[in-house]
Amino acid sequence: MRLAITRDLSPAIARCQLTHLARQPIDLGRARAEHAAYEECLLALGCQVQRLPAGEEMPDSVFVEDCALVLDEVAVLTRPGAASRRAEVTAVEEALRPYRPTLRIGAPATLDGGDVLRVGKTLFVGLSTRTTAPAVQELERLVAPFGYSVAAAEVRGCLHLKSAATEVARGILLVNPEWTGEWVRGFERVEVDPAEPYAANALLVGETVIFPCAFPRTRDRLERRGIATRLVDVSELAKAEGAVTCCSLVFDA
Ligand code: CIR
Repeated sequence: MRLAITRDLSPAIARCQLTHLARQPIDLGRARAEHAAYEECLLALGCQVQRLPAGEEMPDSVFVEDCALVLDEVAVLTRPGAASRRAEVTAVEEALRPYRPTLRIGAPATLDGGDVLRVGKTLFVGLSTRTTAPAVQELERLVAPFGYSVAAAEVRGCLHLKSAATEVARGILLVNPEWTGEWVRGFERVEVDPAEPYAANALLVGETVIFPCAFPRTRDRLERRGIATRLVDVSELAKAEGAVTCCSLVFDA
């Protein structure tokens, strides 16, 4: 069974962390409708969806991706870079415990799941404002016994590594070349349309990519490469600097 863990929107989302965006009012009703449609999309792609209750006083808790990294053998609980987000991890850990042994990144290292891009047995870790070099070393120590290698990856101009690059088909990355470094060179790549810098965050489920409807030019590039997309509207969630990967943890349960 393929499981997608999601988390209900916090009523406090208006107080979310923002790094690169100016604060705008978020329509909670619309954001909830977007989130529900996103879950429908996961269901349509064959996932079972397990939605955790909202973290009432945790403005960013809908973005479950940042709390854990789920590998086939083990789940690594993170220590998010923003102090306001650290309490989010507890509920995610409880939800993952039936499915994987759990390990954790310890203080003072910090790591956001959005900074970890897995391609096969390699984990690229973005050195963003949220993720520190000691976290890269610690992650390596935790996952090396399972055969993973870990590589620090340059990222700039955006929140997380996966704002800049995601895998859209086996071994093919969708990238914003302005926000990534040399490390992407070894991969077959689709570049975002230059008019759509935020379009590199796509969620691959099976052989289909869940993709924001806000980026039609980049979507055309994907479809022309033979990559099937399924569109979702995440425009309210985008005001909280969220995108499609960050609202779920998808894995084989
Ligand atoms: C934050 O700044 O932490 C949230 N407002 C957005 C987190 C988005 N997470 C992700 O892309 N993995």
